[in-house]
Amino acid sequence: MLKQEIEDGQASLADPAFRQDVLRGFDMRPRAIPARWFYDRAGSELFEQITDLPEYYPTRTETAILRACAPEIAARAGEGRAVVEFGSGSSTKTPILLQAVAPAAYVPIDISGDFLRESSAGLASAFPGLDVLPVEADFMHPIALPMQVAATPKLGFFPGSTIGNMIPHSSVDLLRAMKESLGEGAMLVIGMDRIKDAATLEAAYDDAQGVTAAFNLNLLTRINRELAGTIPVERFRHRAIWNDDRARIEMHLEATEDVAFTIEGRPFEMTAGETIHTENSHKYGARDARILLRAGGWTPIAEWTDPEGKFAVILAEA
Ligand code: AVI
Repeated sequence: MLKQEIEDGQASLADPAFRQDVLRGFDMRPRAIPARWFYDRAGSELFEQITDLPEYYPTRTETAILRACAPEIAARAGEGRAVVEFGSGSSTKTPILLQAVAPAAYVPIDISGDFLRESSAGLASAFPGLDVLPVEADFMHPIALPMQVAATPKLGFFPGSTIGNMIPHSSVDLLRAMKESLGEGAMLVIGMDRIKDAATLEAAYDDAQGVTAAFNLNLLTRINRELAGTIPVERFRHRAIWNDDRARIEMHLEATEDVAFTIEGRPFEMTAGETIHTENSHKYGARDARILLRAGGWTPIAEWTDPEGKFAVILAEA
């Protein structure tokens, strides 16, 4: 297909699921687009920058907790398990677990083949001799794991508090799907961000350098590029609000003035102050986290936090 054809609007390479979520999202009231669409290349790079921000405590806090608790996780998991990571291996956290557990195999699961291949290659060279068996799949549904680990007990790994980006109902579905994917005798290491004061939470999602704002606004740039949109990005601003009732940070994009634009030729209007809801990041108290895990079919058996109790790493068994 010629680039010119795409630019002329005769053809489109856009992901049909992205188109559907965006067009439906703009028709909804309040408007909402699922957070999974943040992660094009630019969005993934901005997210990497977020994890280094002084205000964004989750990544460094979880990494420090994992460094401290990995030997105990390894002792409780025992020898000969396959580590199955939900999401492509993150740069620093995965090696900490692999180093301590010395697994029989490592199975990263991700919907994005590109990231999966990159991170798998990196980990295979960092751990020579480790069987790295990537699976390109959507882990929201039960997955058939590679034959090579069919008879091996599994240790699931789901760091980063990614579970917080789902509404509780979907989190429970995901935990159940993970249990089914991992099979008999499985264990799970999961990171969950804790409820804390609103100021700390809002600063973590609205940093002084504006990186999170750029991350949120990049969604509009992506819509313009991939769905022939004419959204005036400069007439939107990033909002991060702690919703105490629902125990979650919400990210929104707010129109700063009345705007009219098209997406694939369809006209849309927003008045000043109207918003698009782009992300939820749920936070869980210690008991909430245990209830959620139990609802998803897991029994929590150990948990570790940082000295200030900002973040928790929980070990659970099926
Ligand atoms: C990926 N996820 C766990 C991040 C979070 O904290 O909810 C995404 C994020 N959004 C804004 N900053 C970080």
